[in-house]
Amino acid sequence: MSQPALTSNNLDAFWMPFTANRQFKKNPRLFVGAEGMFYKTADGRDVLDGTAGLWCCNAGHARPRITEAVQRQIAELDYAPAFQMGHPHAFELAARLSALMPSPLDHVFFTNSGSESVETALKMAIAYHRVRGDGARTRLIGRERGYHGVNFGGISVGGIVSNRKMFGTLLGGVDHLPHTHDLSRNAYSRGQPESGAEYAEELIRLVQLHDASTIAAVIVEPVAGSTGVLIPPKGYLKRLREICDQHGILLIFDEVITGFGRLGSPFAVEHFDVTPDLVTTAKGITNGVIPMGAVFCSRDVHEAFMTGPEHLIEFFHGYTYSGHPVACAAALGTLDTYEEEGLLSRAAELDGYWADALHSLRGTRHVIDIRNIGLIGAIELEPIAGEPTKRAFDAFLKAYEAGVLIRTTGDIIALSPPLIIETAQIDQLVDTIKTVLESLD
Ligand code: PXG
Repeated sequence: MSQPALTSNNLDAFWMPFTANRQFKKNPRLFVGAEGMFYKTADGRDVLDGTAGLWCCNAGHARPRITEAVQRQIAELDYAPAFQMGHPHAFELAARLSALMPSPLDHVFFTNSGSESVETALKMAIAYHRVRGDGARTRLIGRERGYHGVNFGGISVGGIVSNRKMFGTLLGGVDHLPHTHDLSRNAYSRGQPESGAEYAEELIRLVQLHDASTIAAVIVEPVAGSTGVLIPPKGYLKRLREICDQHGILLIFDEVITGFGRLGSPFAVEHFDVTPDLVTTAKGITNGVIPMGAVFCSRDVHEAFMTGPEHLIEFFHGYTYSGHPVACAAALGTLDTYEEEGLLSRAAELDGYWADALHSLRGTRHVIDIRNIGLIGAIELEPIAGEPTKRAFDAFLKAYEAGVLIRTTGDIIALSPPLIIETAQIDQLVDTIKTVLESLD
């Protein structure tokens, strides 16, 4: 296909998401191709993907099994109604996904994004209590610096000020745990920080304030990604689970980023050995190829809805494209790729090399912290006084010019390369970042 001519005129119509639109359109950064670990830019350069797209292309780019599965599916069955009808691949995919999750997380509800997975899980949690006759449990507890997508439920339980402050009163009946990021005690941790399990005790304070009988669910990212890779202190997630159990509160893990091998196991559930009641996923489920999300729920949650006359709908929720045939095909091709290439455990194999490479940046100009878990890394920079986020954004622009794609959030560089990365490419990533940081004001 020929490339459309790019004039400032035709860049104008597209209002880009989470982008500095005016800055971008003055000097656009456009990808026109991708294969394996690399993007191809419109001006013909190869750029090493240090971020798996947006944390989603876990198997790298242009993977043949996924491409072929999608092509085949479009020709065979392009769409089937999602309500009161089905197609075989949705059932096959749900069964294969639930086999990746420990019991009792053995039911799957399909969505089209992480944001929709979050809304679905929050609604499932509130409705679960109601169908069991405990309808006063409507309160939702999120966490400061949490990211749960951009829909109203997600920004309400989320903890990012700029994602919340413009949008009115949000959902009522929400409260927040404190975040666990504490550089005064945990700077330069490799893996999980030693200190901070006691932040989980704040949930007891919220239970005392609101009374457990009003609380439906707690939602947290096992590792907070978007706000700069906040890794849970040792013991923290287990303690949250215990407190939820003591008070009949559902625990939701938002695994949109941690799912599908990012931590060296299929899900963070296995990595941290903590089993929540609901798990939200998206991104890596289709390797980013076709939009799709999924919510896993426990047998107990599912069974609670399966009562009453059998001709009645049990859960008044779903999307036109829930379990879309083409998305299911992409997901099945993705799972095949992950399995054939051992990608769901590859982050564990690379862990030592990855950690050593990242932590070799200690002492580099502007760096105030480095942290890592699985195939995730963060390099926190000293902000420029009076100009927060500018130094990291400059690093992003310079790294791109130097042939490496990184993500920045605030003054933090976040790294999450495809799980197929080779050690020489880890070196390229880290060496480029070092050169860029040394060159920045
Ligand atoms: N939950 C979590 C934990 C996420 O990380 C979402 C929900 C929403 O997913 P959708 O598919 O609706 O975007 C996310 C998305 C970044 C970055 O650079 C992170 C996300 C999206 C875009 C960029 O950190 N996370």
